[in-house]
Amino acid sequence: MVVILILSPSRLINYRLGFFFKIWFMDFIDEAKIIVNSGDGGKGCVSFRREKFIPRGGPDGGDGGNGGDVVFIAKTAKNTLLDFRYKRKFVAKNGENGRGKQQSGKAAQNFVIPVPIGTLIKDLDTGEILVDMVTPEQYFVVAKGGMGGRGNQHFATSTNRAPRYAQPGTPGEERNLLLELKLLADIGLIGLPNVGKSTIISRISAAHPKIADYPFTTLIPNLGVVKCDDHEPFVVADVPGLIEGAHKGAGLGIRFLKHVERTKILVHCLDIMGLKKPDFLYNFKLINNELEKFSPALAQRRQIMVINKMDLIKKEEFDPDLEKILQTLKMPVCKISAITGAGIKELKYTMVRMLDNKE
Ligand SMILES: Nc1nc2c(ncn2[C@@H]2O[C@H](COP(=O)(O)OP(=O)(O)OP(=O)(O)O)[C@@H](O)[C@H]2O)c(=O)[nH]1
Ligand SMILES: [Mg+2]
Repeated sequence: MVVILILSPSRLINYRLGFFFKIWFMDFIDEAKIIVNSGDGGKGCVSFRREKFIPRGGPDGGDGGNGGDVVFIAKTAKNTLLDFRYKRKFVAKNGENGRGKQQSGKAAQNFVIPVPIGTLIKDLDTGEILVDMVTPEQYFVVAKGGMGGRGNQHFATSTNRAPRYAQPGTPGEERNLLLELKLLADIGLIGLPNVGKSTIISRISAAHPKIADYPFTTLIPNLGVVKCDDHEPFVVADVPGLIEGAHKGAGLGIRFLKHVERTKILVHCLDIMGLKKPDFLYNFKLINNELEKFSPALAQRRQIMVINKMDLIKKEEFDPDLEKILQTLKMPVCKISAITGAGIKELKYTMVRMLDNKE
C-alpha cells in the first residue's frame, strides 16, 4: 500500500523548522555520563644477557612503561558537552612492556579530554564531586595510569643472581563519571518569556541572541560580557523564560536555572504591561516561587527588579499604587526600555554597585 502524505507548504515549513529547531536545541548539551579508563602499566621483562664470550650474562630485563592517565582540561573554546553525546568511553593506552637488553617500555601518552569552563565532574558511583573546572586551562587527572612493572634486572641479589621474576605492572582504573555544565556568570537574567531578557542582554553586551515577539524564543542560555566604565567586565547570562509550573516541567522547565546558580545577582525582568491590578506583582511572585522550588538558595540571591518596555506607556500612566509597592521592596528597581535604551545606563550602574556590594 502506498501512503501519500500531502502537506501544505506552511506545514512542510513547520516540519522542517521543527527539525532544525530540534537539532539546534539538542546541540546544547549540559549533562553527560561517561566512562574513563586509564592505561595499564606495561610488564617488566625477564631476560638475560646473551653474548658471545660472556658466559652467564646477568639479568637485563627492562621495565614496563607507565599507562596513560585520563585528564580533563578546561577550555574556553568549548561551550557545551556535545562531544560526549555519542562518544561515551575514553580509554588511555597501556604502557609498553619492557624488553631485553635493559630496554624500558615507553610510557603511554595521557588521554586529554577538553571540557567547557564550568564543568563539574562527579563520580557516578559515589556521588562525590571530584572537581569543578572553573579556570581556563585547569588540568585534572581523573584516572591515574597503572605503573610499569620493574624488569628482572632489579631483582638480582647476592643469593639469586639470575632472578626469573619481573613485576607485571599495575592495572589502570575505570571510573564512571557524570559531567555537569553550569555556566559561569556574574549576573543572571530571569523572568517570564517575552519580557525582553534577550533584548536587554543585546543592549548591555555584544551578545546577539535571537529576539522575537513570541514566547520561548530563547532555547539555550546566552552569555554576554558587559563593560561599564573602568569596572572589570562581568558576564551576564540570559536563560530561557520560566512559566508557572516550570518546576513540574511546564514550558522549557527549570533545568536551565542551573546556569544561573553560580551568579551573584539575579536581574528579575518584568514587562510593564504585565503589572496589573489587583495584584501588581503577581508575575514577580510567580517566578520567585518557581525559583524557590528549584533551589531555596537561589531564591535567596539578591535581585534587581527591571521593569521593561516602559516606552509602551506614558510616564504619567505609571500607577501610583504600583509605585508605592515598589518603594516597599528591599531591592533596586530599574525602569527601562530595552528598545529605546532608556534607563539602560542606570541598570548597568546598578549591576556594578550590586556586584561591588555597595547596594
Ligand atoms: N516595546 C518594547 N518591546 C520590547 C522591549 N524589549 C523587548 N521588546 C520586544 O519584546 C519581544 C520579546 O523580546 P525578547 O528579548 O525576545 O524576550 P525574552 O524575554 O528574551 O523572551 P524569551 O526568550 O521567549 O523568554 C520582542 O518582540 C522584542 O522586540 C521594549 O523595551 N519595548
Ligand atoms: Mg529570549
